Amino acid sequence: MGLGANVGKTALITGITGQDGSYLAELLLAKDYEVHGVIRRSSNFNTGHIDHLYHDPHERGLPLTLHYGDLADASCLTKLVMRIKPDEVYNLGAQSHVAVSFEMPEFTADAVAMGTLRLLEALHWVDWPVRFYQASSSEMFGKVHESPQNEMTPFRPRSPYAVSKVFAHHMTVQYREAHGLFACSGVLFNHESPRRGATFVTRKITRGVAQILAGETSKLYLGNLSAERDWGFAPEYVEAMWRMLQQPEPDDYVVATGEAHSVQEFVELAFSLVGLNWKDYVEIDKRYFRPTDVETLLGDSSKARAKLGWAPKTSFRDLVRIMLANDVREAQIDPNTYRELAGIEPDIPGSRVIARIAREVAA
Ligand code: NAP
Ligand code: G4F
Repeated sequence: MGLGANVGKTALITGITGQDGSYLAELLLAKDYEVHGVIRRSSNFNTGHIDHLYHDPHERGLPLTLHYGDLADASCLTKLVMRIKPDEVYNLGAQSHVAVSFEMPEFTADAVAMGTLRLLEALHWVDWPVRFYQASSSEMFGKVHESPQNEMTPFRPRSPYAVSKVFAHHMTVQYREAHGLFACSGVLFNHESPRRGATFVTRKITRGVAQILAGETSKLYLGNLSAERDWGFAPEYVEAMWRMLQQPEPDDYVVATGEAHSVQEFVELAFSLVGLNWKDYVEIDKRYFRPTDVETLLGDSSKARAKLGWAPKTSFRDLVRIMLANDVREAQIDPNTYRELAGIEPDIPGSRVIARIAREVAA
């Protein structure tokens, strides 16, 4: 199967309302897929990232359809699979916050570990050639003993979230080897964007800087500043997911930039881009430390680069600029006020403007 000719293909995405799910839905719709997304029932609307893609269900023949469902509900997953008959299934749904997983280990394991198993079980009985993508995580490497980490690096998970992802990862390999399912695991390192949840550290920092500029607060409270992460740009990472499912054989891939920075470096850069000294605003609050943290992550994505033809394009500095410009704008301040943020257009969902900017700044 080549990388083109997708007309007529159908994809099912769990986690479509999240950061990656929304970018992946845009990518697949742009490639002429019919896209189906699983959303959870909520007392408030939770579809802000995909509203621009969605239309009135009374209109016929539209390429995006949303279905209520949950990774906790096996019968509903089976029904959706049998009804939609997807060619490709992307399992992005998860309780994805590492710190929260210490507070809610059972819920996390149910969604992340058992949820993946339920979906795999629903898929391996089908009588058409379905392909499955599992959202594995660099968090699985945990207390690393070698750097950088690649597909052969052992897992030493350090949180209920990471333990659950290790289970889901091995289960994906298991269904590939035991049942011949075309199942791939993408071991993705941290990837961020203006759609990143507000409680992850990068977005917390860029929103914090914007709120300080707007005079809404004078302090930003953070935890472990020495932790290092390999941070990339999310729209580029969903492209890697899709590429994995277009290969002749299923396999697992590390996706990363190959460059690590500390939380403190992110903080310093974000404040300095708007002419502030972070030391005047950042306070350490013990409540944001984890019982066990992952101190350093650095990915080696040589295999993805060679086999998928994938490479990251957005630099660390431009990632911070893109996120900060978005949050400054959301705080009702014109980012063009700041030389370093000037000219960065908003992340208008669906326009792929941010992806274009990333290409330009990388050129
Ligand atoms: P995210 O923004 O937190 O989105 C998570 C999605 O999962 C949301 O759509 C959420 O729905 C949904 N969800 C949560 N519990 C569910 C359940 N029980 N059943 C069905 N759906 C459920 O996460 P993300 O950053 O886009 O990440 C996507 C996937 O990649 C996740 O599996 C994450 O663990 C993994 N991952 C992320 C990174 C990263 O750096 N972003 C790196 C490696 C792996 P609601 O909107 O209703 O909450
Ligand atoms: O932004 P974080 O919460 O991301 P974390 O824990 O690396 O997890 C993210 O990336 C994983 C891939 O490796 C994904 F699988 C996972 O779903 C998620 O997307 O924290 C990054 C680092 C940690 O070391 C944390 O201790 O930042 C440190 N940190 C310091 N102060 C903080 C804070 N993290 C948060 N969330 N909030 C703080 O105030």
